[in-house]
Amino acid sequence: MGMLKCLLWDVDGTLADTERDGHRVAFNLAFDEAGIDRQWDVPTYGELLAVTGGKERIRHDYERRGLQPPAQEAIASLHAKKTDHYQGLIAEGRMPLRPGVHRLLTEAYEAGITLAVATTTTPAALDALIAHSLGPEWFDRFAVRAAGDIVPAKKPAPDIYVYAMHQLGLSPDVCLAMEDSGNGWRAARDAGLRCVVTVNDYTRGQDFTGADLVVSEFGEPDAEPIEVLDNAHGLSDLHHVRLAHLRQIMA
Ligand code: XBP
Ligand code: MG
Repeated sequence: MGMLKCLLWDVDGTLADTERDGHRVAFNLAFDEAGIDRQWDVPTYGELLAVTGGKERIRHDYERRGLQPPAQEAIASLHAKKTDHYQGLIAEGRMPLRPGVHRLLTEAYEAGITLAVATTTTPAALDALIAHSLGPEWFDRFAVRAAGDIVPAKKPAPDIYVYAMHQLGLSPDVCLAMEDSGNGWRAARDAGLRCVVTVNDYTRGQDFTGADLVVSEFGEPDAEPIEVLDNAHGLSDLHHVRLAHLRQIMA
């Protein structure tokens, strides 16, 4: 351990609260469009988040109700419709970044820390969020954008983190993962990474035992202090999470 060289960012739930009002709504629009009599309400979607990956989640929803899922090509085409709807929702500008995300990304970028993405979501969904919520200048600021089906096994498998680090030519001892969910945390841990977790309404009760820092959000200097749920390194002055805290976790 020693030096922080790279921040590996999860996307859904970490950069923005995309699940409830983004992905979930897009799945429902796609079901409607395809004439499928199914709508995922907020609590149901919370249960379905146990399975990562949109196509995998659709299949799981059939299987858990004891129904035969559609063929893989039909699921893929339904999921493509969902991605179109998701891009449309994001383009409406309705998906703000979570508190502190832009501040922390900017601080790290200006300090010369390598930035990368390691997410389960589809590349087109990631690109929409970067374009409309972060800003197009950020496309080039992520050295690697690892997303979706590029690896065979999605989170909680560590594959997407391993892939991203391989692309970067970096080892886990100089990288820190930023996550929001139990599945994401396990993926990071099993890739040998340290990990900061920012919980949200869907993930607050999940098991983050062993994570390096668990907080309600990254926070902002001029807002209320964040809630600290677990502080394994005994970091002080945690009104909001700063780059200095992330460096201390790696020290
Ligand atoms: C995110 C996911 C994704 C999104 C939907 O998990 O599981 O499947 O819910 O996106 P994580 P797609 O934040 O752990 O990466 O429909 O594009 O898969
Ligand atoms: Mg996530």
